[in-house]
Amino acid sequence: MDQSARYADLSLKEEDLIKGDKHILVAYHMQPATGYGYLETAAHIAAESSTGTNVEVCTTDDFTKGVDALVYFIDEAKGVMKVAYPIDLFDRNMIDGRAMIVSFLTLAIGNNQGQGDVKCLKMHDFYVPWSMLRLFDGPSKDITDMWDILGRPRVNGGYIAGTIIKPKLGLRPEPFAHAAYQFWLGGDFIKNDEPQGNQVFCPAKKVYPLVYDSMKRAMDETGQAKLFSANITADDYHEMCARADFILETFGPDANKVAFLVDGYVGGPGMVTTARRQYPDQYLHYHRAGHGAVTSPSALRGYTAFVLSKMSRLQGASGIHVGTMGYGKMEGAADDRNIAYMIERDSADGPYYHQEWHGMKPTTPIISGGMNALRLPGFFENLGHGNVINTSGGGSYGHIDSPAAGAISLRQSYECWKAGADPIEFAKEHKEFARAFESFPGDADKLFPGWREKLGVHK
Ligand code: CAP
Ligand code: MG
Repeated sequence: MDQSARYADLSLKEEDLIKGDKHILVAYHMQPATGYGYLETAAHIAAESSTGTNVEVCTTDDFTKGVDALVYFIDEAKGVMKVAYPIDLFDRNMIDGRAMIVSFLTLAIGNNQGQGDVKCLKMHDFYVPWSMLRLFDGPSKDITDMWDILGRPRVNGGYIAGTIIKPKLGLRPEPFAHAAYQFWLGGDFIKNDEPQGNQVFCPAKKVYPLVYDSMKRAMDETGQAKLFSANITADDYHEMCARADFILETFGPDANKVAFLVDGYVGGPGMVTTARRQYPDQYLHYHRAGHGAVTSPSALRGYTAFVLSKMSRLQGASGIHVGTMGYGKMEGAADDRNIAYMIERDSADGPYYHQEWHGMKPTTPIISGGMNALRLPGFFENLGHGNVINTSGGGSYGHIDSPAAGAISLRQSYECWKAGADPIEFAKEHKEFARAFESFPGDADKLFPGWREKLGVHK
């Protein structure tokens, strides 16, 4: 059934919808399945995503029609459609009237994902009006709090050198805590790798006290504050809180140096919001393992990494992984910069919509995945700044001298870029950075041809 007479109005103007402040706007890339018209399919998507189904139902009344989602733009040649969702469609909390991302997802990327008349349907951008934006929690802690703890200025506090405990799994408590200690002698921030939790060979109750001991010793030895992002991911809310409470109790007077990591994509919005609301004093670290299933450029449905990241700021993530923009090991491209800009700025352009955040706190871009000191200068150059948390697991524990040397090489790499120095010349004066060339010779050959001769390395 063609429902375009009800669920499409191509005379609506985007600027009026934005001025009206009563609609969430969503841009999709859509291709209908063979045999279905473009507008007809688009209208069916708007119906299934709001008040309708595939046929008319006799219970619909005039009020119902007032909250229909409407297709207001299509470009069949480019395969782009845009839908205006009245904000009243979205479920609000009973306890405080606030908004929830799960409801946004249920409608805007819900049943429409399985429609038989759709070949591809992927969300590429969305716009949130102020009337709705103010109903989301947003972050309670952000990178300025991390800088503050590290004794840096709250504005432009710079690069946070981090790592992930590697190997990913298989360390018992003592070697785990020792790995943390070794990195902290040179770096700022350590996170649990996303599957690390309460394995039988490394029970949380045994390992966290040892990690705290490592932190204290590293702080004593270096005279600097150190940060640890602890994974509290679990299926059960009570289990999450049990982990979080145990960790806070363990770190006691240094609990401000603990962030909570949640596997927010596999765990879902409920898990992210549980952490955000139960522990507003901790930095909330959103790890997005699994997101590639829907965000990969090769996926025909789902949503993009840009959309995932933008949602995470509304949910209140203090930081989220945004990939490495083509400089690391995961999928990504140089223009993924706009992901970082959208979550860290107060006013930013997405692929289809400009968004004003009206002072909502920023979400830190966390740069991770196959990074090391050699890959960072290009990354910073592409992004245009270094106010990020970077976690380099292999880039630290793969340094031939030590994890501390790996950490120092990361910081030196940032300093090299900041000074606008030539990396080879900089390496001549900075030992740990120079040794990164020998640690990652494959990258060195690719990024800095002729480095062996220039640095006098003949092995
Ligand atoms: C990186 C990492 C992170 C990825 C996730 C890993 O380790 O710990 O989970 O960065 O990807 O397990 O692969 P390395 P993303 O530093 O050793 O590569 O940040 O893109 O979400
Ligand atoms: Mg990991």
